Amino acid sequence: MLNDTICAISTALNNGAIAIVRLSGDEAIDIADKICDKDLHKVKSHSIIYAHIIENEANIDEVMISIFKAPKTYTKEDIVEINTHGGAYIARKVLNLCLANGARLAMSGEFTKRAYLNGRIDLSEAESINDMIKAKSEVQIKSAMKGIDGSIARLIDPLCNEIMDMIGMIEVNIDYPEYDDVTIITNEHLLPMVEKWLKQADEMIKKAERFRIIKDGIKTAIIGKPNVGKSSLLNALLKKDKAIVTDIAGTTRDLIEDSVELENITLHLIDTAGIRESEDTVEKIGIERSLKALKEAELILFVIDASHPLDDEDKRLIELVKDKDVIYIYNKTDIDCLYEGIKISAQNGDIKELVDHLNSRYDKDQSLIDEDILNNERQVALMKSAYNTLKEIKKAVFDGVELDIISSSLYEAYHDLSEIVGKAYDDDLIDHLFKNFCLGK
Ligand SMILES: Nc1nc2c(ncn2[C@@H]2O[C@H](COP(=O)(O)OP(=O)(O)O)[C@@H](O)[C@H]2O)c(=O)[nH]1
Ligand SMILES: [Mg+2]
Repeated sequence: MLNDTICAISTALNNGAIAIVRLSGDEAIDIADKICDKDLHKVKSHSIIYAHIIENEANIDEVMISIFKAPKTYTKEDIVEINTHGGAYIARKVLNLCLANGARLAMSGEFTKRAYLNGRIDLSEAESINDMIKAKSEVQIKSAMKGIDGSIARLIDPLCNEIMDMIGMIEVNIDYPEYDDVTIITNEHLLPMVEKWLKQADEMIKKAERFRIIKDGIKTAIIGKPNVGKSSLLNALLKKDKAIVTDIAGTTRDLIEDSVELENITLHLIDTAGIRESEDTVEKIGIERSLKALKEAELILFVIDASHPLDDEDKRLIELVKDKDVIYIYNKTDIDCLYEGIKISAQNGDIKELVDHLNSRYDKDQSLIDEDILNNERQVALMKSAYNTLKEIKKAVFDGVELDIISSSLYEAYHDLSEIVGKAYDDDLIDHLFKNFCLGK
């Protein structure tokens, strides 16, 4: 049942100045009324009142109670928020009183789920609320705020509407071929439209991927043969002695991970074991892990000893990364430098050329923050699915496939797009999404 009254502690469960116990549902006001010394039915909506919480005729807390009557509330239902003193114990006690008086404990994200199911927000806005709670950087906050403001609907609605219009026109063509004033849709009409939609979908996917890196950082592996200075580079980037550095080849055996926030980009760094042929059991495992890290990395910092000519080991590694996004870095330039390129001396902390290069590499993507962009993997996956369907449609149009078949494929693409904002949804997906929310949100 949707309208049973749910209840949860909406603030963090540790000692603070106040804690908030929140109720939402038809009986929210009745239940709160039963446990306090004021007549809450007389309180104006969207106002706050001073009261005491009463249990067995004893005062158990002095509180402020906010009353929000439906429909202008977070969930579009009646909401009561009880501001208790901030100890976890007293907040739990008030929560238990609400439960004893007819409320049910809310599941994770259930308030927001109701906001969505009651039509106050769309699914992408609900996701952004969760992103806002979990945000750890300025860019993440800005992006979440845009999402809460409906940026995803703004982004995809025009595309959805155009596709729906086209489906409508095709249907009219099929159902009423005798009407003179109906625009006749032919494959020649369709082709440029489908091409335009494909281009738009492609742009949205690419921008989302570029922006994800700006927003969440990039998985970066430091790769190179043993002793070129990979661990020294990690330490220089982190400005601390995280990895052990020695002149013994094969020092780093396990993967060492840490993140560094540069001006324009956050790197999630993995320092790896130098990749080479080795008989040492432990080193061999380390090298296997390095190869896996290399495969998963989105960016490779490839370190080369600038004071030596490239040998077969270097060349084999260069071959190994040829399909990746690689930045070649020449280290130990304090000794000698036989190459042109990004020169550093990791041991001396002299890595300015590399840091400048990284910042300028991601400089132009900073402006993406002001654009409406798909926000997460779920949204991008649906857009990719719509893109693939549109590609099939393009082929079908070329092949002269019947309009009614094309129309049903268009509907498939439309369905994927509308699922991005949750117009079309299935219950399991919705349950799954809201489970990741905090309790009380
Ligand atoms: N002269 C010089 N030596 C360096 C530099 N970077 C690292 N080294 C030395 O090279 C050796 C190997 O360094 P390390 O960072 O452990 O290399 P890794 O095996 O690639 O992780 C150590 O003795 C470092 O002190 C540098 O920029 N200049
Ligand atoms: Mg090392």
